[in-house]
Amino acid sequence: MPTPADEPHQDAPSQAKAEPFEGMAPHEHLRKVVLAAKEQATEELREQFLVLTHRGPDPDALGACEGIRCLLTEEFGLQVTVATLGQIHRAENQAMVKHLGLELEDFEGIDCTQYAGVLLVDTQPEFGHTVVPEDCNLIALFDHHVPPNRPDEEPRFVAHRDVRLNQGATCSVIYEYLRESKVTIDPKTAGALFCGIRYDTADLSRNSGDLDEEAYHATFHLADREKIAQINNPQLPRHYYVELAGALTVARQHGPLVLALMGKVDNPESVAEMADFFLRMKGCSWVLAGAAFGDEYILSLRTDYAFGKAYPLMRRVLDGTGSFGGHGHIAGGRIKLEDDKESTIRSAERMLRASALEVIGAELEDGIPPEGRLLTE
Ligand SMILES: [Mn+2]
Repeated sequence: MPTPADEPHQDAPSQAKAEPFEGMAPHEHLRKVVLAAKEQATEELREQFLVLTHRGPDPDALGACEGIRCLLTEEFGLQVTVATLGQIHRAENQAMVKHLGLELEDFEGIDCTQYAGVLLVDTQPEFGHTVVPEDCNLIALFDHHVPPNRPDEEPRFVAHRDVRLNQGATCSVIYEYLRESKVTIDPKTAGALFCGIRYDTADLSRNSGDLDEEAYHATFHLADREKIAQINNPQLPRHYYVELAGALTVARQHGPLVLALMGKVDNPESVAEMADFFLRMKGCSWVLAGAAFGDEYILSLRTDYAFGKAYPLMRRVLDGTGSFGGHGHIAGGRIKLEDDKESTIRSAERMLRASALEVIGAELEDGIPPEGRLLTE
């Protein structure tokens, strides 16, 4: 699965429109579905609801979880558990959990059958980075990613499926539910939603529409500014600097492309961080950063507006291997490695380098050596 930072979206067309829900407004239909789940549950489980998202949740996923928690608690008086799977690596995301005091249970310790209903945010059960056990009562999902294209597989039935491809952030969708239900958004929920919208739309600079814009301003207004500032500027772990030094040593520039294939890393999030970092370099229009973590090779691709779309570029670079996703000018991918030996990693990097250079071949100016230039030269 793409890293959460690089999840599969689609570029935003200008309008945001909800799925039709039997002629009801989305919040009304959700109410019907939640109340039905409550009704059907045993006395003991009636108030218990669970919120899930994709593995290694990013701010949009975490914010959407908090938004749903707020909605279910305030609107329906339910007991809500948010459970996450996989580590939260990125310093900003850890800071969000810490400073907002988000209460997250470990999914591994959760029995999904002990809930009247399960709600899924910022993903769909069909995605590889998402685990929703068959025996749980999945009643609703809220997402903005293009559903995986598997023509021979029926998507799982979900009574309330709200997928808005033209929405910048899932948090904006959840904000709409809160607004329509006239729920008072507390500062903690507002802060979490704001972080999600800010992250997925790069402060409304990409993939965003009217609802994102409204939700961004409204949630910022209600959030604790001091906490937002702390989240935005988190302390960085020592290994961040180690990996930064490593990335600077191996990065090569090939005309408009910077390739930073870093070998093994301790923190898989540093791949996306380095991609962002290099894209800021003058003259750089796209970056492919990658590193091995465990038995996977993780990739992050960034482009600027002049260069085009990240998703098709990533598809061409991977050329049929691995899994990938992307939206706008960000894409992520993963390749399964046979083992984590140096030689295996090196050969994956050779393949990726050749493939990336072939993809941008036409863009290369004369006079650039094929091996590129080290940034430290
Ligand atoms: Mn998202």
